Amino acid sequence: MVKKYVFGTPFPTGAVTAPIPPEAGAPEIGAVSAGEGFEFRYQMAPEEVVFGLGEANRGINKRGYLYVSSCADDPNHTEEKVSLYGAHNFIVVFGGARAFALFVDYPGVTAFDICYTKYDELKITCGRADLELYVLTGGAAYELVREFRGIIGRSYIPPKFAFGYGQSRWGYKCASDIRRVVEGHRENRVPLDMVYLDIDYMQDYKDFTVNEERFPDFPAFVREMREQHIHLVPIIDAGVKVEKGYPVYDEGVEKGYFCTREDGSVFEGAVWPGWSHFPDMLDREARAWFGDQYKFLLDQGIDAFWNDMNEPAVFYSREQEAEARAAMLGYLDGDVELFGVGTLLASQANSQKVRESFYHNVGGERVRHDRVHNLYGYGMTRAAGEAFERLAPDRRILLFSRSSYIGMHRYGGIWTGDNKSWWSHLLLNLKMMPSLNMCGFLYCGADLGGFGADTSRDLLLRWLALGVFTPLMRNHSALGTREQEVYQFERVEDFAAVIRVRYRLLPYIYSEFMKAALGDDLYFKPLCFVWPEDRRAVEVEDQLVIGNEVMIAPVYTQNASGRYVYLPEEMMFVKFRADGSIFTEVLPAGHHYVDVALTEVPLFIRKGRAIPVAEPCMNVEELDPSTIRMLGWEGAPYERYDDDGVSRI
Ligand code: MIG
Repeated sequence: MVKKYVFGTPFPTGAVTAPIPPEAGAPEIGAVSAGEGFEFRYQMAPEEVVFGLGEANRGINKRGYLYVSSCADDPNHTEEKVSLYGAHNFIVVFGGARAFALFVDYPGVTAFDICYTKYDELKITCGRADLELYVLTGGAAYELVREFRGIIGRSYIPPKFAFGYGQSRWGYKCASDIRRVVEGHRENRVPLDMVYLDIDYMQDYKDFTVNEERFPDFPAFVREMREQHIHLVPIIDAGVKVEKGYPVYDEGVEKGYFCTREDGSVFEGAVWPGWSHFPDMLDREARAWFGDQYKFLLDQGIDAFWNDMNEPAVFYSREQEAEARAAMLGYLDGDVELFGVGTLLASQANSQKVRESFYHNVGGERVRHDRVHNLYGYGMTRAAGEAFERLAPDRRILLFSRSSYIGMHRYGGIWTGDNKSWWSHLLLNLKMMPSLNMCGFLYCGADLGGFGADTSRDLLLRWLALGVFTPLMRNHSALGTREQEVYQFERVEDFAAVIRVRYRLLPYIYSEFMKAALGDDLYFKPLCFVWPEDRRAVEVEDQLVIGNEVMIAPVYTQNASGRYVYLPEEMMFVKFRADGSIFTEVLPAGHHYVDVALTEVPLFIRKGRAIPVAEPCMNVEELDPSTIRMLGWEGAPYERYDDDGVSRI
């Protein structure tokens, strides 16, 4: 049962699509105080656990720390960080007398203090008491999550090629760089479906331009790639370069589609293109206009995009420029230490001050950005998604975003931003996936191998073996880091073997993804959603259930030759080996140590179930369904979902 409580004058976020009449009075769970700000408090029983919050730091069980929904461009996802790129204000509390779930539909900064300040209190605070609070009760945790999914509308469905392997790097500059990436994979028999274009494909970092020196005949290049079954995926940034004569800038200024300052002038912030304006992603008309710009690339054969810098990221505003320059001059004069300059610049970037210095136009009303901050990336991705419905009504377009809010899950997927080549981030990747699914984000994944810092051969292999199961399977790395394409490493055949398993499992992965999307269900489930009576299952944070048949337990430790795994029931342990053979062994319920070589991809099949497995192929289009065989328990039924992978459904 869902009840909606309305406080003050909520900003309409569009997160919830189901019509739910507001309740009178206060929720029967917890204590609410709504005055200047908003506060929800709930006394937690010792055995209660909290799941949810989508793209957030730390464990699947969020109890014991603080999480602040405040979309942030922060590339250092260390353990103490409280805000990442997304704002996903949904939690489910269970394990005590009765389970309940909350969705705090509030687009400003929202803090979830989950037994952090007070060891036994859950406290949610919003800066203003203008919000909708949804309270779900009357079922077990998994049921409440599904009920929530039912009221926020169906998750985004990407084209089937998006389930292939993608190679990305900040630093590919020109057509020949991209060709080399494709050849590197082809020569080594590594399957590949997508190559990503980072900001260097643009002319001076201008959205909806292509650098003609680097890509002399872009449409022909896109065609050449498509002939090789490669989809190019260009990046789009939120900020639009200030430059007279650049049509996107000229038109945006002329029509008043950019965010403004308090005095009505157009807000300027520095990002990659230099001084930039920020399209008003909350203004319906501006959104339609910005979405229409994607046509420039659609017309050249592009069918896939990633939206970046849409928290929005602002290095510093025009107002802060003088301060930055003064500090720099102070440094040159010897009055200020370099450290001081660095600290100042870091404090200016994406600061609260910047958020308070620009405005949106929402139906003729001016709204200060900080009040609606968490909706910007959502608005950008919605702009693109809605435009694709108009511009490409017959086919699916791949789209995912860095910043997001619940509601955006209907328009695109997400990637989890600038992680690092750390073993701890491999595990964080695993933990975020079910939480994201609970909030509607099904098409998601992390930068495999790690974005920042230098990766290592074993880390990349292990990370890819997890990536085999994430809907978005993309190897991406930052400018200046160790080259991370799999063919940069010794024994590339080991990597090829791991990636080929993804393609062998595609019939299953696609089928289970689609069932989850069409049925408002989870693709990644925490173990306790499947075995709610099992008291140990709730504490397992390094294994997940995928779809309805498979459990995964990736290796995430350096130099480990295997790992401990907990089986809530008898299961078939399966290893895809580098030579193409498949090892199977039935293991009884309980704890086991399983050996998993660096080149192997392990999974477990639930008792009495079976999954479809195909012969490997070099890209999604070449997958031959006639090679599909069932793997698992003899004679077990499996209903495989499939479709043409392109038509909208
Ligand atoms: O400030 O476009 O998260 O994936 O490679 C960095 C360059 C901007 C951040 C994205 C990352 C991308 C990078 N971008």
